[in-house]
Amino acid sequence: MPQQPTVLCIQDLSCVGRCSLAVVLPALAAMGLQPCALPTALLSTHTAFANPAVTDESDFITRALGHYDSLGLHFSCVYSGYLADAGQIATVQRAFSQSPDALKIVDPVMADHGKPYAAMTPPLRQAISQLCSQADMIVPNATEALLLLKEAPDEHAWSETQMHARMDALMQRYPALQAAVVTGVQHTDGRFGNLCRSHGQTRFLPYHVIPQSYPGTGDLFAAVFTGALLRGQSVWDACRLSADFVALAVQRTAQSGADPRFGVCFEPLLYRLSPGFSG
Ligand code: PXL
Repeated sequence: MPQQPTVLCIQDLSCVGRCSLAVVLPALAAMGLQPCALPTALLSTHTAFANPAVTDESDFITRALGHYDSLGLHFSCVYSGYLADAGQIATVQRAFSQSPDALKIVDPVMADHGKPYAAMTPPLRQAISQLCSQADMIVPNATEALLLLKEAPDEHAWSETQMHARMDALMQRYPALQAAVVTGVQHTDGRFGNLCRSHGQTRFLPYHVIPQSYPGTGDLFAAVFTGALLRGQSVWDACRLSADFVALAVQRTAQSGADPRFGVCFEPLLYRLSPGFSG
């Protein structure tokens, strides 16, 4: 059996609500990779529920990295998601430098639906932008992409010209990037899709939209995208696989009538990510 790639996943563990590590770990494991969790915080639920119980794990993740350093451990990939403060961002930077050959993927989680999350202050957003400049790949949603470009984070549709200009601008702002995917972009012709940039080309990959929003779908997309890349798929194929998987999970969840706050019912679909599956 070939050596399994390892993915250091740096983000919170929200115990209920299917986001961050709670979706990332099973998705990567189903894909045959070895996810290694570095939980930045423990929450009883994600923040769309009122008053979750929270424990900050900043001290723990710093000590865990020190331990990995003393063991000489390197990871195939370092992938960061939701981060709560500048100290945690510095810890991700340290993880990057401890695994210099790793694929570095940053999901700059800070906003959605045209608005920054309440906790994402301008200095924190600035630090997240800084982190993006050290990444090989970033996977912002449309609102986050506009914030990274210092544009007003509105929810307007993007014309073809804007799509190309914004993807060019992202690559210029972050010259170390090999690729970028902006999720949830509305085209001026009404379609929704993911904007994918790789090898100097920008492509709009449309998907069928379901008019219901669920937490954690961006995290699930980023995890499947990361897993597909580590399995050797192209950026385009990785983008298609993750978009199809998330779309199917959203569709099944909407059909089931489940309370949207609990995220998408992706578990019964995990078999579709396994290395032998050809759908
Ligand atoms: O899915 C992104 C995310 C992750 N973790 C926490 C969140 C959110 C989005 O709001 O609140 C704790």
